Amino acid sequence: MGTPIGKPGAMTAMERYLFDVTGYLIIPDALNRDEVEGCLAAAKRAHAPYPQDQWRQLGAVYETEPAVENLMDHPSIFKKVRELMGDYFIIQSSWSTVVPPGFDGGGFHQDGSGIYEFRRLAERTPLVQLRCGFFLTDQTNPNMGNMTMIPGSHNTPSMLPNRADFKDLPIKEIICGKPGAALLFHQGVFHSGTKNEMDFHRYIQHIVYAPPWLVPSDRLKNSPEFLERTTPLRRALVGEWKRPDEPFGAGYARPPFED
Ligand SMILES: O=C(O)CCC(=O)C(=O)O
Ligand SMILES: [Fe+2]
Repeated sequence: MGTPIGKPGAMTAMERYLFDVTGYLIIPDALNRDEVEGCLAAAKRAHAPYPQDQWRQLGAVYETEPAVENLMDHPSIFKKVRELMGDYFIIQSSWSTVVPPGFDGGGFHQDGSGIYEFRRLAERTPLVQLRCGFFLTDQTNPNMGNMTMIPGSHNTPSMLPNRADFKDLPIKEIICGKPGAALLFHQGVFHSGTKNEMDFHRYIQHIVYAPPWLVPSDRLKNSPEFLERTTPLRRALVGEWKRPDEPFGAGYARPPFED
């Protein structure tokens, strides 16, 4: 089976089709080597105060780490995000995820709001969270803590009676990529993390784009210091833009995109 592969930059018609059918797109070389190094060092700093033998995800690392802040509107993926989300969206959350050596793998799931699953909204789950995972460590082979996806599973209301059976599906894809690859995916695609048999930790930085009416889930409020020093566009992306017609009526200024 083939892999839905894309290139950094604007969304091509082929990429759009691959994304719509499978629910994800892998973009090799979304980040260059310096960007990967910067983001990896940032992720290690963020996780350093915590036990090193645990799976963990930390939110809003971009507030304190400029290398991660640059991922919020990174040119390798940002035009594709706008193609899929339009102009009025926010970064609902961001997760710096670490998978320690010896981790056994997670369970298959869809992402989103566990207490009110997005699959309840329609039989074909709408795109509510567009997720982008930037690979910061090597995942070129299986058993490196890779993500695994069930292509097209966002497009059907069918469920296996036992979610554990997802792991035996012959159509699952184990996502392989070098550091710097990005995995753009629809929250409705069934996916999971897999085991890490390496002797090093696996790091992915996820950025989650969503409509502005979703409640941010990695922060209770935006850091005032971050808002002060970041760009107008990034302020808008964390939801700090004027709402002349509360709560979500007409009259909004677009976030200040360059084009
Ligand atoms: O392994 C990862 O980075 C992502 C795991 C995952 O699917 C999640 O946290 O929702
Ligand atoms: Fe997930």
